[in-house]
Amino acid sequence: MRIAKSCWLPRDLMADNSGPGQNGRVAAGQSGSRGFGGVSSGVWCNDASAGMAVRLAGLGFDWVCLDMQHGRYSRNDIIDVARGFPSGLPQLVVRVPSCDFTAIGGALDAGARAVIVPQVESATQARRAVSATFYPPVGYRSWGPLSRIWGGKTLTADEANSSVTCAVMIESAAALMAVEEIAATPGVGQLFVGPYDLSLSLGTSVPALLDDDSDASPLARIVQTAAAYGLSVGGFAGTPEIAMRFRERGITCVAVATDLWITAEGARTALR
Ligand code: 3PY
Ligand code: MG
Repeated sequence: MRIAKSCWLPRDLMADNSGPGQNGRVAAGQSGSRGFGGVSSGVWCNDASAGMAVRLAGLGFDWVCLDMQHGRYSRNDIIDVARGFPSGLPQLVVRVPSCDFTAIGGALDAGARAVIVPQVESATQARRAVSATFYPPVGYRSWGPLSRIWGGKTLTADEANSSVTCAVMIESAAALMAVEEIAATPGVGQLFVGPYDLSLSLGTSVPALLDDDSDASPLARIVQTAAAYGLSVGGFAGTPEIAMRFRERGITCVAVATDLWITAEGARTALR
């Protein structure tokens, strides 16, 4: 894919990124580190309890994701979590409700180090996600970090642009068809698999998706494309069993449990 040189992209992103291995440079340096990206284990929070999310942040996960799409988190809830969130690792991640400028900027303003953007199905949508994630000259994120309100560190625009990750979800047949052009979009840092929507869209099931170990399988296609463009590849597992299957398929940045699963497992253990 060739980006028009007259558009909003800065000089270092104006190069022809049509070849593999040249992309994701905005998030370069993140892959391989703990935190969101590389080989990492995150926890996915649906229940908008700030206390629970902050408690989970202290239990050894590499990242904590607050789900605004299917969870109960509002913008205020995200801010409440961010206020109590430890600095450094783990990283705060937000799955925004849609590919929306305000939602993406709001999550980052609160202090999220990565956004996961659902249902991205084209390069156009991937560009929209990237441009909402990064300050000029990369994108058109608006200045308004909130962490200074509670005495937190405020990243400069350059620091934010070089440390924030834009992950786009591949979770439909259309996204799978367009996965190359999505991965080739400068600024996309990670392909993130949504196995439930992906299997619904493909007319299959999550177990069948995980069992397919052919080179042409949907998961292999996503993993190979991410590797070809130098991106990390993540996914929502929700349970350690599915997380293990994901890792066998090469998906490394994994939401290994949810807050609700952890609560239920804790109750089961207590009542044994
Ligand atoms: C999916 O599996 O579709 C997801 O979005 C996980 O939350
Ligand atoms: Mg989904």
